[in-house]
Amino acid sequence: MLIEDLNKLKEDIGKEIDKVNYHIRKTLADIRVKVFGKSGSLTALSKGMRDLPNEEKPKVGALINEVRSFLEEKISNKEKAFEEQELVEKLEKEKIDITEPSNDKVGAPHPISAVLDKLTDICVSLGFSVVEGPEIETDYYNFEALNTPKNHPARDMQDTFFINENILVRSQTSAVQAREMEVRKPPFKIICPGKTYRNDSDSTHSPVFHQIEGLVVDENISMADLKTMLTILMKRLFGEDTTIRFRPSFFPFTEPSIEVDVSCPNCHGKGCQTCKGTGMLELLGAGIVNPKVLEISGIDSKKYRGFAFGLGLDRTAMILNSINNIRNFYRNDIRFLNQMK
Ligand code: FA5
Repeated sequence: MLIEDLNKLKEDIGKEIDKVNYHIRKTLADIRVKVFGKSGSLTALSKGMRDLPNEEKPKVGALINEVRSFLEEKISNKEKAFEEQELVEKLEKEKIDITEPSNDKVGAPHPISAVLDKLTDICVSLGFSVVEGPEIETDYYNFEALNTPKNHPARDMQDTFFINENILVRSQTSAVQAREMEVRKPPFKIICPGKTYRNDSDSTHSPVFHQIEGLVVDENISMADLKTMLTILMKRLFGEDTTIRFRPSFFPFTEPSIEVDVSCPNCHGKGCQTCKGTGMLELLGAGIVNPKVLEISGIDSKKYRGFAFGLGLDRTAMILNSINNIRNFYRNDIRFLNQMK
């Protein structure tokens, strides 16, 4: 009789557990109490053991244990499955969709940042490292270490803002090359991008503008290396069909010095408004590093030579985007910036 009851309990409760789904998962706890609790059905049947003859007790005892572990396992398997499902639901609810746009206005890099990124990519692919320097600079690194002593007439070309007699906002990123030459051991290839300042203001000149400086110091550097490097740079920047023109120039820190022009990407050299009818656009200054500058920085000028170039990023962005007024970059007019996307 007890054996029959136990088998029936096993079957009935087993079915009851099978019927419990996720939505009524809490009923598992009720079943647990109903079966295993103090006045639970299995507890009650177990008590019936007392009245059994001794020879039947082991068999019935084993059956009670079997029913207990069968039902307990069934309940805990279900509980585990429901817990996992609960966790998945919770994580689903808490998930933040980072791909979801916060609004429909998608931004874009500022045209000057876009040019800087492009130039940096090209130079890094040619083996250059990127270095930055301070915008507030000493007179020494901005001028004197670049072979431009006080009262040198070349200072007139770069009228900048002095904070006091020896501190200024840098007028050229060449100040970074002066700093780097002191601490680096040749050979090295660096580019130094950043903000620069001059007392200039017209449609192609701004008091705050951006330059990128390039410097290579090694043995046997020649003008041919500089010309090759700049030709690669200009063609990658403006297109393979770009014509490059090198003109003699003067900078106190390079000897010889050159000015580099590129064919106007707007008219391809024919002459238009952008290039004021000349077909060419002036873009950067460059040259072979003056041995005096190498010596000032502690580099043996008998063993090493170098080439350097300094390019205006604002000018480059103007050419690439056919912009005729540099002030557009700094007005934060969203209509202008939208056209640059
Ligand atoms: C120089 O600043 C030199 N340091 C470049 C150089 C580096 C020469 C290394 C040799 C070796 P320059 O004064 O010409 O050169 O300026 C370089 C570029 O900066 C110009 O071609 C122009 O594109 C840009 N630039 C100069 N002044 C302004 C300004 N006020 N606003 C916008 N761009 C400017």
